[in-house]
Formats: sequence, structure tokens, C-alpha cells
Amino acid sequence: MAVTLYHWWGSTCSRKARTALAEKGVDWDSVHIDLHQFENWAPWYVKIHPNGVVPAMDHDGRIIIESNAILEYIDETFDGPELKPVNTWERANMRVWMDKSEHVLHKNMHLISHNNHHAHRWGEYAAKHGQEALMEKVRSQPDLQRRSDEIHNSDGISDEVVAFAVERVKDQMSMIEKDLERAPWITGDTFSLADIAVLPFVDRFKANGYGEEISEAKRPRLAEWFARIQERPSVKEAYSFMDPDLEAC
Ligand SMILES: N[C@@H](CCC(=O)N[C@@H](CS)C(=O)NCC(=O)O)C(=O)O
Repeated sequence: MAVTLYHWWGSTCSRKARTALAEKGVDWDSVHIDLHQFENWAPWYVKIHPNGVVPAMDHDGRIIIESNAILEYIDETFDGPELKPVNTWERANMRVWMDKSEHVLHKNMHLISHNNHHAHRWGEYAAKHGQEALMEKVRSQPDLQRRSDEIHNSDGISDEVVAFAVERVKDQMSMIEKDLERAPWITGDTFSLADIAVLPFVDRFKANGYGEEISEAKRPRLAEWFARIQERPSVKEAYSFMDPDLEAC
């Protein structure tokens, strides 16, 4: 059995995959894709992941893409603790949270992070290789929708759009707070893929300067969940994975 994860150290979706692999105790080989050098749009990688994003996972020669599909695949394929609730209502809620982690949390966090982090990687690349080389790279983004969004956002995202995205994320934080009234984990008494899927976006919201929204004063259950989940060995392992190129310096 051979597992290879194509991932980037700081990517939210890669953190989801690494957490599930660690929960299950799966040994895996790492192929680090340097998003700052747009390695994710290189033809060799696009053969693996047609949308040119991370993560992608290779298990014995078969490729799995989409972090939520990867999470379910890992849970269903490998031994180790069950990461889906037994109760079918809780399991349905788990899938709702996984869906929201992608279509609400990730989507809006992408907008919130853009000016601070993503635009920065573009600026770095343009400073080193020139603006035309950067736009050439952007035109090689294989996913038509993302390519159009990237070009549209290349001058930055307006304050109004960012403010709306922040409101959408706050709304989700309140929903998590409400679900945590019922039980210690998002879908019930057991840790599940929903906790894994939501965590990177709670973490990233804080990193973007909205830590107050996860504070004990504002959302005590979410604050307690956030502190507790970071004590899990799988989370420590997944989130401490650093850029191998920086380590080599
Ligand atoms: N729906 C995909 C989204 C993957 C995704 O957007 N990955 C980001 C990192 S979290 C990425 O590769 N971004 C690089 C880019 O868009 O150039 C998933 O859940 O796997």
C-alpha cells in the first residue's frame, strides 16, 4: 500500500487531508507543491489534478482529488478510528458541514485572505520574473472559472466584498457555536470529519485578524473547541508540517 499526498504546507485543504491521514495512522509520502512558484499549474501536476489545485492523493496508482472526497476516502479505506458518526442524522450533519467548509467557509476565506496573502504571492512572483511572466502563469491556470476569477481579482478585492465575506464567515461561526451547545464535537459526541473540515477555516479566520470572533467572550463553546482540537496529536502533526524548502535554507 503506497499513499502519496500532493500538498502545500500552509493550504487549508491540505491540512484537512493531513489531519485525516494522521488520525488513521497512515504512512504517506509527501510531494510538496510550491504554490508560490505556481507549481500547481505545471503540466505534470495538471495531469494529476486537472483543476491545478492541492491536495491530490495517490493511493496505489489511483488518484483522488477534492479534499472532502479525500477525507471520506481515507476514512473508508484505512484502519483506525471511525471518523464518521454512527448515527445517521449526525452523519448527515457532518456532510452539511463538509459542504459548507468548501462552499461557504473556503469560498469566503479565499476572498478575505486575497489582499493579505494571495496578492502577496503574485507580487513576489511579478517582482522576480516580471508582470508579463506572472500573467502568463495565470493564463495557464487550467480551471476556467478560477482563471477568470484570478484575472478579475488581480487588482485586489474591494473592501465591500471583503466585509460581506467576513459577515458570512461570522455567521458560520455562530452556527458552529450553536451546534456545540448540543455536544462537544460539531456533529455529536464523537470527533468527525466535520471537525477536520471546519478547523482550517476557524484557524485562518484568526490568522486574518478575526481572533476576537473565536474568543471566549464572544463564542465560548467555539473557543473551547478550538483550544481542545489543537491538543489532538493528529492536528499538531498536520498543522506543524512546514515548507521543506524553507527548512533546507
Ligand atoms: N475544492 C478543492 C479546493 C482546492 C483549493 O482551492 N486548494 C487551494 C489551496 S487550499 C489551491 O491549491 N490554491 C492554489 C491556486 O488556486 O492557485 C478541494 O477542496 O480540494
